[in-house]
Amino acid sequence: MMSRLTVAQALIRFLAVQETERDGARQRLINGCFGIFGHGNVAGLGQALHQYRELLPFHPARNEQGMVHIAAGYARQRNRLGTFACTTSVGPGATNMVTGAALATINRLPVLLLPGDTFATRTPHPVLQMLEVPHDATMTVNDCFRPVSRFYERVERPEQLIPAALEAVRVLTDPAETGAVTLALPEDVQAEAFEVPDTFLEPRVWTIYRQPPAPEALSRAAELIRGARGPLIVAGGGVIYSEATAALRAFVDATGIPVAETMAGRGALVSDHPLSLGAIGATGSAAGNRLARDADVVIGIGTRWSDFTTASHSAFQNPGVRFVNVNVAAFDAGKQSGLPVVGDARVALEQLREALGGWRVDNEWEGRACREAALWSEEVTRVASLDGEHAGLPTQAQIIKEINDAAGETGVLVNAAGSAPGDLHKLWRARDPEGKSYHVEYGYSCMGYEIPGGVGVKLAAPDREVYVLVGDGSYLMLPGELVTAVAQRVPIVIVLVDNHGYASIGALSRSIGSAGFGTSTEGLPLDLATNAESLGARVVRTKTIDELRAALASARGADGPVVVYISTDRYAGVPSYEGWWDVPVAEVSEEETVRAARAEYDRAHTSERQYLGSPHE
Ligand SMILES: Cc1ncc(C[n+]2csc(CCOP(=O)(O)OP(=O)(O)O)c2C)c(N)n1
Ligand SMILES: [Mg+2]
Repeated sequence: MMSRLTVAQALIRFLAVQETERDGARQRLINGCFGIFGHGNVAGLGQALHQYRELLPFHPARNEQGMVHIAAGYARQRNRLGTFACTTSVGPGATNMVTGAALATINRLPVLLLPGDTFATRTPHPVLQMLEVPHDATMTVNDCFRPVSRFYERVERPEQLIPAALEAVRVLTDPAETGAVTLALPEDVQAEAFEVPDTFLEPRVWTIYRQPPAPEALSRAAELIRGARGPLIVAGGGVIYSEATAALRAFVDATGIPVAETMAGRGALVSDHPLSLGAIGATGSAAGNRLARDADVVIGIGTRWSDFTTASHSAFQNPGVRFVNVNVAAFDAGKQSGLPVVGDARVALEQLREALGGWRVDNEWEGRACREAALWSEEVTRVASLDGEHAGLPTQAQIIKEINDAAGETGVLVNAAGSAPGDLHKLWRARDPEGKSYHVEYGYSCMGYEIPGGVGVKLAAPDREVYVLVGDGSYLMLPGELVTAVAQRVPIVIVLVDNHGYASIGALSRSIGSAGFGTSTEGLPLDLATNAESLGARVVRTKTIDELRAALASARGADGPVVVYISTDRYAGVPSYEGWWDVPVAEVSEEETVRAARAEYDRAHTSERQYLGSPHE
């Protein structure tokens, strides 16, 4: 049987009935559609969304970038099993989503992007907001989505929708391939009708199977680990997405191997576990970085080995260090010359535990890991108790501790850019056994992600308290989705930390000899609390840690967003604990500060390694 529908109507009906399934549990894949209308989508998708509003709920957004962040935040909280679609007009509305697409693809998070596109017939060209490329009539601004999408298609004929939509969902639901998926929809094609087979519109379930690793790879990994004197696990986001935190804990309890965590993997093992070393790398803990330095076998699980994790290839200094990479994506499993164990993290951990057959790590190494972990937890307490030195202002470390306490076991902390990610990576005490309490977007570290990302998290997990930590710079970049939170009564708590500029980049600038150039807003007549109030949020202005604590308590049970405003000591940073990050310093300069920074850089740079040792020897 066939139904005569427009391309947009067929697409909305199709999206409304796609489901994911893992371990027998099903959920809706596309939970609604965010959008901003213009001439490029109001008649096609806009009409279809209106007609089928009961099937696929529509939510207006304020900035196209922001709505992609909402979808990404949602997808991460849902362990990539559910997300949103995002529709835009042609031209600026479409390209505003490019940054969101890059964020989603880099973080391996599924988002479905539906930018409008210029006429497939080309008859009225050049249409409003169109880029004309004289030598290539097939090119439009939407070609910007190609490098930042895991699947890209421009639907130029109605029948093309069917294979395009199926491929789009296949990529969205594949944990190894997922990221931004872009279907560019020319405005004339959206409104065109065709005969749609009813089977295309029937419910479809996309099962995410847990792929077991190759048995040979598993036994080689077990052999390598059995021969290790100082093995270390580096847990990445894949552990959490695969819901493997309990399997990780069982593996650690059985083997005694300590765990350090990447940004996306923070919280994979609860912080009070005796073998939890906390963070690793450029923003690592003393415990994580000391054990990393000496480890001889490093087992990366669900990590893509970013420079922050490896401290720009300086974290692992054992000359014989070998890597085992458990990853669902072969691309990531092959990094660091590692032994690739391609498969699902949970299955791999369970099978690896069995393959090790009761083997346990050296007592001395385990004892050292436990001592370092205990010392580190004392250091976290100490840093959070230090007062700021300037004008009696609180420190960011003190603020983090208050949010951490308010969040308890199940609250979720959301952050992305500025000085907070590094401080949080070091100081956050993760308490949720499912590893969902720490949501720092650090694949793209995109200023402006915090508020929309927090909205997405809350929509995905309405039973959890959501705490958004946002810097003044990041707030100014994209405050508009606060209005979306107000409109939809999304009760998130936003702690707006005002240190009058880009404290993180100011410090980085000083470290390369350039005196914090161009990073301060001091002296400008800004009032961000009033700005937030004007967007409809409830705002609590606080000055001290006691006032912050009271504000966090009073925000519970609100029926919309609450912004807690606080100024901090810009210069009271959390120290580095044997971490390093490669940011090249000018090789020549008239300025003495730059020459001194370069000398320090040249010294530190000698610790950068290439990790070429094969685990097969
Ligand atoms: C979109 C975007 N532009 C630029 C950067 C580079 N950058 C990283 S942190 C930062 C400053 C952030 O300022 P703020 O949010 O106030 O946090 P603070 O550093 O003061 O803690 C900048 C400009 C970025 N990460 N994202
Ligand atoms: Mg700031």
